[in-house]
Amino acid sequence: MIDRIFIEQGDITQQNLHALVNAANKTLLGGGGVDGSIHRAAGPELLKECKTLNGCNTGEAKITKGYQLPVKYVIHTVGPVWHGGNGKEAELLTDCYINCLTLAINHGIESIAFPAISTGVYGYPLDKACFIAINETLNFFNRNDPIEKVVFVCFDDLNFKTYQSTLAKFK
Ligand code: AR6
Repeated sequence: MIDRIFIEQGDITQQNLHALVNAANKTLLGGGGVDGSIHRAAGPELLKECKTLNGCNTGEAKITKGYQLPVKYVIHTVGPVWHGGNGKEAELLTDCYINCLTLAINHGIESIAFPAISTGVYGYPLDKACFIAINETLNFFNRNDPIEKVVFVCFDDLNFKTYQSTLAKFK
């Protein structure tokens, strides 16, 4: 199953897969970081559809079309804000991955790209978030018919190295 996980460096909006995940906020009405990039690249139709969704709770996920992005779908999830680790952050971040992958399977999505949810503005420590991302994806593969390809898209060098070294520990 681990051979279905790929680590790439770059901009998630360039990924030519079936779906990509957006690290959004509870309003689902756009923001900075990867959320801003996704909305810019998708065009105004994405915001229009997001306005019909009535927001999203932390740990949950909602799906839209991809509009001008190369992907067919965008799965929007809201990661937890890091408050030191005692506020159920790990459970909520785990829920993000499980809920995104479940939505993907329910929509017949076979390839999906994830950003490092919560590790930017929301302050989640990168090494801890990265472990949850890979561990939960592998756990999900063990419980479900696996998706063909999961790509973790890393925006910077530290992100890329952390994902590579974490994945290596599972091999
Ligand atoms: N492609 C891939 N990864 C990216 C890109 C990109 N184009 N741009 C940034 N990253 P963040 P969060 C990485 O802050 O912590 C927004 O304003 C970035 O380096 O985008 O979940 C929302 O509206 C980092 O590793 O998301 C929310 O208010 C990772 O994506 C809030 O930020 C996540 O950083 C969500 O905060």
